[in-house]
Amino acid sequence: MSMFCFQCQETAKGTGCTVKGVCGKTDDVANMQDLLLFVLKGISIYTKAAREHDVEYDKKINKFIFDGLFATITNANFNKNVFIEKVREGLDIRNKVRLALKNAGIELDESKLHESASWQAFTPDEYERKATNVGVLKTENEDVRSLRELITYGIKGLAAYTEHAYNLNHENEELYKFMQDALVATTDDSLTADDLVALTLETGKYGVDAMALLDKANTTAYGNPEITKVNIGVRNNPGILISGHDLRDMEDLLKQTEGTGVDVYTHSEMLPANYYPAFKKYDHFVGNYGNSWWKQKEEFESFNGPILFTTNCLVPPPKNATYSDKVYTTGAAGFDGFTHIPDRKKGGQKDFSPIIEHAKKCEPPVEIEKGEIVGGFAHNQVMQLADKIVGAVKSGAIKKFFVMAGCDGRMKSREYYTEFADQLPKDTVILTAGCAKYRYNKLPLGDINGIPRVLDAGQCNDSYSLAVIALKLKEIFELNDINDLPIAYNIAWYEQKAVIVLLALLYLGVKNIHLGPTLPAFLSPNVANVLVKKFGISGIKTVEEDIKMFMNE
Ligand code: FSO
Ligand code: SF4
Repeated sequence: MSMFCFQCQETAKGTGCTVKGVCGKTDDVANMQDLLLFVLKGISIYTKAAREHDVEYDKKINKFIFDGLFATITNANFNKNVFIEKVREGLDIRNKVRLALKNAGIELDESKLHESASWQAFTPDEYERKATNVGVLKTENEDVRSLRELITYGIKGLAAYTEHAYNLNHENEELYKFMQDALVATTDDSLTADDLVALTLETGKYGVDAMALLDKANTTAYGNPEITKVNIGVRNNPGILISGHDLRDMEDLLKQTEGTGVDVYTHSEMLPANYYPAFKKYDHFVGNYGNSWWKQKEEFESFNGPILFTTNCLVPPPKNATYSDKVYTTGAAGFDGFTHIPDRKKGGQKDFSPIIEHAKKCEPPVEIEKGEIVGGFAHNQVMQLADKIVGAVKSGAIKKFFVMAGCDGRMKSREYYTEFADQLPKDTVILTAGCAKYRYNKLPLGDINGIPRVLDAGQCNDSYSLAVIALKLKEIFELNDINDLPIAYNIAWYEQKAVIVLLALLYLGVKNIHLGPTLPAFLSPNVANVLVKKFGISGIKTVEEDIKMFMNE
């Protein structure tokens, strides 16, 4: 075993990647990510103490921590040098906060602190030696390990959403405090399994807060998503394909490409950018090209133009890929050999001119499909249709809603979601968000009295919209319990943002969520049992069995 990672749904053999990640992450990168997490814990021990003793510390440290967490998310950053540099910087930062505490007369007894508070090294070789010995398996008790990792993955997702909000100048200090306190809690051997279960639920509360903050950031900057027909065909100009989740990057790119003769298309999780009024006004914003993240190998080939990754999910290109020299990363995303566009200076924009110049030399995209898909059903838009929707429920035209939010992935078993959507009774409506939608958003599922049978709220973080809609419907129908609504939850997960979405739903009191295509490998049997008993969480069976069960037939 040269590494251990079990944070995503595609983990090897459903138990853990031990030699190389199924995602393409090599063992040395996986280990260096573990070391970065270890260093972030060390920093957090001191920032927590600094807050408790009212000692000032540089606020840039908050960003360093959420950015570091984000970079270790599945499929975001494969560049070992990025992690080595972050470890170096992290140790430096930790030592500064430690010194600030000392200067303020606060002496912590380091012999009683977690090792991450005092471990010191100076060279990449020393880092590498340490990196193999600080990972997940360091926690021996499998239930404690399971809960620690569930919390860690939750805060990784939280960190991602926090960063997108930060990029739009929306911050919530409480989120930073929670992330850091939770990191410290994962080093605390005195916490019982019950304490950690409580912290898991608290993580969900902050998940709701982070998604609400991001929702506010996105809608304040770009308006409320509105019903939109998104073109999935192409035009005859060179184009840039933008993927990931960061809308601020989308804005900078659209501004800088205007009038250059270069078109812009979204891929995968950037599709919902098409629903925002502020982006729709750009004539050169053509629409969406292709499908979800795992189809990138074929779709980047035929796109012909450069591709910009603002976040995950990035798939390492095959050796013979013709597009490798056309891929750019920015923000938390990274890959050795791809050009990385640096951060914007405060008040400025990122400089995407190298991508634009590159695009001008490329052929236009090859058309892979034609037509339109409809989306833009975030909470504001859905609430404008509330009368119609409530009327359809009352008349029996809509019998049930199915929340099918979450992620897509490569596994064949995910065909379940296409079949499930296709075979659902015609008096049901699917509420979706995240890249899970690509499994059924091009099926001819029709509408109910003009209400499309697939309502796409947006990106995975827009699952918040689905929760807002559910809470509003609970109010309208004057129910006491969100679980009394005719809404079933059949969620697909892949990476850690889906973990925070799940924890957020649990915090909001949603019960009986079905999670697939497989349950997380990081849930020990006992922890899985707690989730089953407390929240009624379960996996999926066959499409036929599940539809029967959901429709109470
Ligand atoms: Fe998908 Fe990837 Fe958005 Fe994730 S593109 S899988 S949950 O990064 O964040 O839904
Ligand atoms: Fe394996 Fe997933 Fe970890 Fe990648 S992120 S190494 S696929 S468990």
